[in-house]
Amino acid sequence: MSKYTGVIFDLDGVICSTDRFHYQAWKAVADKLGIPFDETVNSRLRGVSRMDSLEIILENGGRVLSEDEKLAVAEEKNEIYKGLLSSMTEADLSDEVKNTLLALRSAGLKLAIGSSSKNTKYILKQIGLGDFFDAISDGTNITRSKPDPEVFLKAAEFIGLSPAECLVVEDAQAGIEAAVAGGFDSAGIGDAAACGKATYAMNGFADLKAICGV
Ligand code: B16
Ligand code: MG
Repeated sequence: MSKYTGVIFDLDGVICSTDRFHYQAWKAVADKLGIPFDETVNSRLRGVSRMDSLEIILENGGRVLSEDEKLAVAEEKNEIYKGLLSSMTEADLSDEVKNTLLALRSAGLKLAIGSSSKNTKYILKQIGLGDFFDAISDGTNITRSKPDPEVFLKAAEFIGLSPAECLVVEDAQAGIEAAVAGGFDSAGIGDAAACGKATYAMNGFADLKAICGV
């Protein structure tokens, strides 16, 4: 019998990776504004909402933008990002992720998404998981970004479970902090595995089978 009744997955950096597209899109708008932007700044944007990401980028800018200008820059970035997402296909979903998701589903676990992205449904459709999850909680149904636990608490609510019954899977430290704040156990991959705050540190996605006991 599994230790958990549900698993809530972050999307970007866990189910698939669109990091390079975020980088290219932010780089294009930062270049236009004459603001320095590199991979180091980009890595600070992991798990952070679009508008909060823009604030981090502007820290290096020596530029003050009005709220309307910020919204226009974020919109321009998103249009570039969505254009890049259109090249994604089912080939961008790894066999390891696909097979592990199927094993968890076969064991009867409820599976949900808890992502900061407002493009979650589009990304899932592109990689062939448009109808797969039992619930999606994302940037369109929250008012507070990770490390606030709202996105995961909503995901648990959508699948009818308490935080204690769910495991959160994350690649960002802000996401692990959100899980802890919400009372969830967490499994970290990549940066989140190294941050020392996750309940479990994973070497790869398939580790979830052992963590969940399936
Ligand atoms: P959007 P996740 C996050 O996705 C990304 O890690 C982060 O880089 C991005 O700024 C955020 O989504 C918002 O994305 O502009 O598409 O609404 O890791 O929470 O799945
Ligand atoms: Mg992520």
